[in-house]
Amino acid sequence: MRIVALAGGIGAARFLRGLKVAAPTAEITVIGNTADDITLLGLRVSPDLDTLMYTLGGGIDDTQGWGRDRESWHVKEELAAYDYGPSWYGLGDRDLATHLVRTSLLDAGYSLTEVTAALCHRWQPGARLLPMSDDRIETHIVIEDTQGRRAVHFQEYWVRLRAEPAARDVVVVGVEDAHPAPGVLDAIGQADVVLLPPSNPVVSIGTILAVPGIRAAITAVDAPVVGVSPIIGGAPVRGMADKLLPAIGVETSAVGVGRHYGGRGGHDEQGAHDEQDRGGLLDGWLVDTVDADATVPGAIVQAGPLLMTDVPAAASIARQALSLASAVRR
Ligand code: FO1
Repeated sequence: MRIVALAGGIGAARFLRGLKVAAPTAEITVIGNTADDITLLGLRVSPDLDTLMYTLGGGIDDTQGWGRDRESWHVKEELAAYDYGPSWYGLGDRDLATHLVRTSLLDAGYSLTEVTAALCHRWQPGARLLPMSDDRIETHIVIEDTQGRRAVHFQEYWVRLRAEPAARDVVVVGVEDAHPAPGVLDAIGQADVVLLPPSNPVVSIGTILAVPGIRAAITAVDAPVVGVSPIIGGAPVRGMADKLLPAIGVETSAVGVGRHYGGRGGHDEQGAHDEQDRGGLLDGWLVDTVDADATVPGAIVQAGPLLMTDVPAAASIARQALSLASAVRR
């Protein structure tokens, strides 16, 4: 079975680790968000691609959900001694090797797709990891604080500012002129199942869908499209999606996010067949048991425990998503 998943960072990576357990023989293609990418100290950092690669490849710091396990911070300490560089972003010694390899291969003219494949050759994530695009795309958040209204890079908003200032808008710089990376549209077109894991709907899934051609490819697939709500009972399981959803006018709830992605049609709440295509993405929407009363016009909603406390729990959620996919197959 060919499974394609759109993925951001920590939540998606943990879900996909469970998916590998739930579907050990499936061919999994992960389309990773690259709009979090940032250049620091002259190095190109791709946080979501690295979180996916490390988590699926067994090198992640599982407590943090990002960065390497068994990490040391000597370079960071030395930079601090020079009072040099953005001390607010933790680049560990082991992690820096990944950024050095990526930056030198990019500088040599290789694409992000080729660089990601080269890095994954070491990590063997057990899934094909594709960047959403090889073009430069960066999410910036428009905030308003004592210094007035300004845009800051998503990583600065997320890590240095801890998402405290009110987010007024989300600007995905460069996405209008970007193209899907090689293989992305083919993978979607040939998928037997398309999954939207519990990633941030705005700056992870939303940015992937904003790459011209990707959303249209998903709405056109014959394969069932199933999403997993990142919001349980009105609060994000992890991360700070609740800080960004209001900026795009979406309610912080399983219903709000489900309706934001939209039902694709072909089913009404009772599952009866209705031909009206609603232009949305979802055939199925997996919500937590506390949100069991959620409805998404044009999609089948299924409730189950969604707290990904460990790998077995993530595998159980992945199984629920796959069984919902076979239930809603068009
Ligand atoms: N997140 C933090 O909260 N603090 C950090 O210092 C930090 C460093 C970092 C370094 C490499 C990397 O791949 C990720 C890192 N992250 C850090 C996580 C990252 O900001 C977020 O996980 C994603 O951008 C959100 O999806």
